[in-house]
Amino acid sequence: MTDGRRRHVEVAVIGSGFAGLAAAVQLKRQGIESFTVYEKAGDLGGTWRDNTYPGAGCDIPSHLYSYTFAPYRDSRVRYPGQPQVLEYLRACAREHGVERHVRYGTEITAVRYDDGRGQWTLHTADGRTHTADVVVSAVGQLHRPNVPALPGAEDFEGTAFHTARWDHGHPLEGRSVAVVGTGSSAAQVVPAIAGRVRRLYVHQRTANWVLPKPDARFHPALSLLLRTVPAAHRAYRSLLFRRSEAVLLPALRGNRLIGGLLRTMALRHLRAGVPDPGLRARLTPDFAVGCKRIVLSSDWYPTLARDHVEVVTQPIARVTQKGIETSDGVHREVDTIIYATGFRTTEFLAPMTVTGREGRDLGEVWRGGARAYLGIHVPDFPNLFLMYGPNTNLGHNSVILTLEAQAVHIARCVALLADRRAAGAGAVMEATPQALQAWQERVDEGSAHTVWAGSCTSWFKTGDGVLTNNWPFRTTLYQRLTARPDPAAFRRPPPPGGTSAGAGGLRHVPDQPTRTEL
Ligand code: N01
Repeated sequence: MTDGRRRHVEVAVIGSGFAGLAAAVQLKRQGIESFTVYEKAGDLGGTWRDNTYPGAGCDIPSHLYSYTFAPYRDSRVRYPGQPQVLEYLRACAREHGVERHVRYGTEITAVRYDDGRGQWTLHTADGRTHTADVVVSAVGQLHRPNVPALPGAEDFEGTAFHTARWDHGHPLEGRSVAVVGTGSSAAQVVPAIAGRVRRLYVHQRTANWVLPKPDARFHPALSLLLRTVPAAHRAYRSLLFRRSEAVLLPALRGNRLIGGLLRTMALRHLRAGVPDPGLRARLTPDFAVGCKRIVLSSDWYPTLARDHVEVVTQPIARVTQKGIETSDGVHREVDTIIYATGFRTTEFLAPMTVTGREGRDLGEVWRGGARAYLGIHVPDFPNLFLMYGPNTNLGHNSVILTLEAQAVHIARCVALLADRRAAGAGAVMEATPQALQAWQERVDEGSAHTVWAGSCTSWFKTGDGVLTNNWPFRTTLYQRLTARPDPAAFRRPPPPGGTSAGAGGLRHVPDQPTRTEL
């Protein structure tokens, strides 16, 4: 708690992944205990609970892929596997007293703002309702599997599943398997299962840039130092952070020199892993490095070069009862299809329906692409706060940094609302359309100069090419802009029972922000 006060407003946090847990911890720090974390599953962890496929792990170093308030102490590994990330999240929830706030098995299907009462009603999948003054959506961007509607898929007589819905009851030993997709998930699962299967077909629609994953174990002395000396831990984390900002961000923002160096490194990595020039040609992307998320893997290429593995680049024509037929008429018989086809990332809060002031539907408002001031606030949706919302994903650094900045910002806003209510004033916070427009112009201008705007398709943009997911500037800028709510960006709270009017409604900005910058 920043100033020792107990504050009260009812808060509903939706989702218990990295974002939801960060929000819970920061709410508690602001003296707010009146919150519930609604979780549709029976366990916390979000995408790290869902993605249990063989080889699942994190390609951001663990010391950076962790909250500032809970330093990652297990220094034996540079890059944590999925079980380690999940255990880290569980430990955070335990140690920060969040678990008792989580209501498991409660899927929120709709949230609706009641203009008269100035409250949100949350509808659950089992027909119940809950009310809250504030809704924090922490549902993530990578939570809805994208399973392509391939012709004939429903007739397949074998077993098919998505990487995020792994069928652990289906042994792969000796099987003939097709993996569809060549993104980060495929690059982890394919090497992990290749040794178990009889035949492996990797269906590639687009080649990706791949860089080696520098996952050597720490020297025992360094590992001990990182575990036991907090200053060493901080310095190492800071080094990782600054390296990503200094090297990767300029490349993503179109710096030709650094982009060229990364390209050279990636081509060298490809040459080292794939001796066959024909296969190498098919694995060489035709777009700028970073346009799609760069894959980090040291065993992807050597696995693709194995004798029983075939990279199939002819487009999939249809799925048959016994396998997959490509557009050249070749049929490959398989008994297992694994969809490593990513997530429905640009729909953000869907399938939950969100109805704001005067019946406005968020899906309609976002028809041309999702937009939110700071990636957090949407005009006409009072007291709705988004985490990992539009344009807040990082292409070059640990997204935990932006999630934590959002959690601190939101908790400070909620504290402000509680203080206003305690003072008998209107407890409503809603960004102005002008604030959103100015924000979006700035973000779009930044995005236009990035490699993401190039010719590739990616999960960072809509089918129409609108870049809705990524943040195109320095991470520290986002941390600074979100550190404290700007009074000019918000509507004046309405008088009781009235409608909102004018900007500049926030008169009081509370105490110093919790430090999240490195
Ligand atoms: O998904 P993706 P992902 N027919 O969208 C292909 C995070 N992550 O699950 O490129 C054929 O990247 C699609 O082809 P194309 C990370 O942020 C993190 O792999 O669209 N193919 C592509 O090859 C990552 O970026 C870690 O032409 C089809 C693939 O499926 C994000 O999750 C680990 C198709 C999808 O790639 C998503 O990664 C794993 C179709 N109809 C994931 N539809 C960490 O280490 C799609 N594809 C932290």
